[in-house]
Amino acid sequence: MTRVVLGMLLAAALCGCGRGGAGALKQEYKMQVTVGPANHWGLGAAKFAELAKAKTNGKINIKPYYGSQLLKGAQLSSAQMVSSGAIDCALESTINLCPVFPELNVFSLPFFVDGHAQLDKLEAGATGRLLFTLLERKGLQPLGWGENGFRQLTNSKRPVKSPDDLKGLKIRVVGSPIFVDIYRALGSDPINMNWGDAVVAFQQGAVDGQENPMGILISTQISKYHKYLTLWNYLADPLVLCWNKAEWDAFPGDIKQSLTAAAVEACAYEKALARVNLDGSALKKEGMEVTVPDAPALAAFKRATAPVIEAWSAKIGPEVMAAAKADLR
Ligand code: X2X
Repeated sequence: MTRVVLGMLLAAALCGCGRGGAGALKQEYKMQVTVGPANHWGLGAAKFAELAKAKTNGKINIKPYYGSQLLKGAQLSSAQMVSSGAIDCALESTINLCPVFPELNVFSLPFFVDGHAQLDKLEAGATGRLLFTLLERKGLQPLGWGENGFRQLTNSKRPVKSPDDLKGLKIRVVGSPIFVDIYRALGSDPINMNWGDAVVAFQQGAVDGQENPMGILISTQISKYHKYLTLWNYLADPLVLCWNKAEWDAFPGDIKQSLTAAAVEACAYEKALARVNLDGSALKKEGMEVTVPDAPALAAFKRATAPVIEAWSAKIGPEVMAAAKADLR
């Protein structure tokens, strides 16, 4: 090799102007979003992209890909794809991150987190810090907590007022195994399905019911397929805004600062959207019959699913369980 060529190579390496050179920003950063754009979650993703662009003076251009397009629908592969760098970032449900982070199942324990105040305590407390450290160790840089919401049950067959009413109902659940355990404990027939396939299954009546937070139920127009809604807030479903850690670490300080500020603002905006219209009146207007289980009914649901808490506490691990119990005290 001539000295001239060597010199050129060295210069290119030093200035980082070769393809993918250190410090080079991409034209587009790809963001995974499980659901469509027209709900709290989708709007939160769009808000982050908008704020990121504004706060970095156009340097960071994030494009949300809705409906798990980047995953070909396989929502449970999200953590793996972002930590490997195949996808730059995600606003992702803790449920979908569970295959890589079983500890996040702490939010999916049935009747464990009681309301927004408790959820905020977990996220802001030792539990949230511990979970974020676990994410960082496996290649995800967490930027903030968003919210899908407390999950509610709908079905086309009958009002669900007690565990007995759930017996034999075919319920679509997300492919995370704790959901299968919960619905088996309640005597129903859980069927794993990605969200993209689930909506078709509701339309075709291939399943009797499903469970999702209010904002998703409204935007999916669940009232077209299901007559009965049970407002039981049976488990929490936070979102995590996260970025591939290696890529994040390589960003200049000013970019990190701007993106962090964008994340804080976008998460607050998204969470606020997730916490309105929760009383079921919107769906009632569309003809759904709303059941709010009373205290004895809730106690019965809780008793029926207690073995799931027992079994899954071990998988979540003593450290996160102890932190959660302390935060909730
Ligand atoms: O698949 C679901 O039910 C959804 C959209 O709520 C999640 O991504 C966990």
